Amino acid sequence: MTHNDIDTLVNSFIVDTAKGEVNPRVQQVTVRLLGDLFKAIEDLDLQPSEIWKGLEYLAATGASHEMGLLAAGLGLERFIDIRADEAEARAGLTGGTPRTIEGPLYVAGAPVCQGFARLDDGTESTEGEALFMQGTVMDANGKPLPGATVEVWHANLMGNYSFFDKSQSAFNLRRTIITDSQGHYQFRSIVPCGYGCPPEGATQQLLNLLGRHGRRPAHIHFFVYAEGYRKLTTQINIDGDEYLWDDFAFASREGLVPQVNKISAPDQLDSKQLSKPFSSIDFNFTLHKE
Ligand code: MBD
Ligand code: FE
Repeated sequence: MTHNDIDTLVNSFIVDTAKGEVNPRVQQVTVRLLGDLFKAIEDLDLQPSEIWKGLEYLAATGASHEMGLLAAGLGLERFIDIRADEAEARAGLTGGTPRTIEGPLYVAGAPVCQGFARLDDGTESTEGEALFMQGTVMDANGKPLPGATVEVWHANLMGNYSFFDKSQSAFNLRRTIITDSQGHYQFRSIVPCGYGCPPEGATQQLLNLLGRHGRRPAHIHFFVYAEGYRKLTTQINIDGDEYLWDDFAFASREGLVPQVNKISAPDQLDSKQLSKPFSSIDFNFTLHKE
């Protein structure tokens, strides 16, 4: 078939949008995506067995709840972010904390804490290293934002997230922190380890065929928002991770790799009631006005 014949075929989807429940946007998107797909099938001379295999692959990915993971691994989520960055640049918004992807492992409803939260349930305190992270949520002029919300979530020492990993307690390593009167937040947790895609899962299966790994560097996720400001979705990476600039989800960004300070002075350990060295990260979040 020629590309013209394909256009004729998919254009049969174009009906009077004034009719009943017809959604013009759905119609427009369907015609475009189908047309592009059919042209790709033609150009690549995809065989029926390959086409059905592709559909089965997507069905299996969905059935195992990996569509979000696949979107991250294919760079689709990163692509969406790049477009959001471009839209902000066009609107003249510069200088805020860089955004990066949400990923597929956020869970709403984490316990809410004022100013400070402990994220970990203590089960990995022996093997893991304690982490304190603190800073200020501010506007583009550096004005602190009291009462701002910092939602934080991260993986455990196995690179796994509570809720998805049923062996962890509910909301382990997930909290919602409200900044204090000075716009400060602080939390105590453990230094996380990097995530790896389920080795037998659909996403890793495709990555293998592409010669790609499915690993993320150690990171911590955030939603930061305040009344009158744009919601920021971002992450910080733990410096020194071997995958820091080799993230299968393309989420590492300049400006999101804060210095990790190793704290071992006896008086500082005493002040935190800790018996071994811990890490400390200072990081401020800058939000753009709505
Ligand atoms: C993660 O922890 C993550 O953040 C992303 C983007 C994909 C898979 C696992
Ligand atoms: Fe993650």
